[in-house]
Amino acid sequence: MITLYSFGPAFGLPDSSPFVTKVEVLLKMSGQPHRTDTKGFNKAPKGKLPYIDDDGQKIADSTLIRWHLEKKYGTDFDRGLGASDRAVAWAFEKMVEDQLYWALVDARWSNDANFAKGPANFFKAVPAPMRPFVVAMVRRKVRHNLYAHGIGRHSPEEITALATRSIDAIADQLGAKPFFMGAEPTGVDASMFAFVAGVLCPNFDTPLRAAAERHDNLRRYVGRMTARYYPDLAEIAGCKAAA
Ligand SMILES: N[C@@H](CCC(=O)N[C@@H](CS)C(=O)NCC(=O)O)C(=O)O
Repeated sequence: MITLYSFGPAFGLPDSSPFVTKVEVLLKMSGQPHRTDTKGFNKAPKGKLPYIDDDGQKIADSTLIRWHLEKKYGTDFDRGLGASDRAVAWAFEKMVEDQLYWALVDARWSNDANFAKGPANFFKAVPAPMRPFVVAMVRRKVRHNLYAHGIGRHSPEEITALATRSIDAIADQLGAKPFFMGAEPTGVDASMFAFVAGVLCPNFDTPLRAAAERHDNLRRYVGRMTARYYPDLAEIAGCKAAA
């Protein structure tokens, strides 16, 4: 049995982390039995979630987990795609994970109102007298990460423009297709679903959400992925499950 170490559902999303959601969907796509455990962050091999424990073997990082599933179980998440489609899928996946993700982090952590409605809840277990100090320390670390990535050096307007370009590209590539690369889901759908749902999450008031809401196909896509991979849920990120 594979254990997926996760943060847990939050804000109407399967997990507060889009990377964890990506792996959960990949596990569902692979058909491998799995369970989730929200108590693994302190032992994370790379200091981040997700990671998995597969029969004693620990693999950290959503893409390395995907490659592990492909190698060990022979799952081809990109079944039916030719080399150029696989390349497009890889490029889009890395666009959301290495660019859009940071705009999402900025929107949730730098904006005080969004922080109060979202990440602030992660600190509820910290004893009240220490909480303000821990919160300030972690927010400082996140600001540092944003600066080190580079996105934190831009103005809010510039971040919005860069992220909007990615959101528009996702909507254009999806077009009228049911799934990101065609009629059936492939590996990239795990990432696209996780990140688009994260951007559309109604818990947060962000210009990224406004940009995504301009594309009807993105809402329908999240609903379609919800119906397929989370059949017990009526909606995710305010998008009603519908095939
Ligand atoms: N490249 C990693 C990224 C994972 C990642 O950034 N995880 C974040 C949550 S979304 C995390 O655990 N951050 C904790 C930290 O940086 O302290 C992957 O694909 O799994």
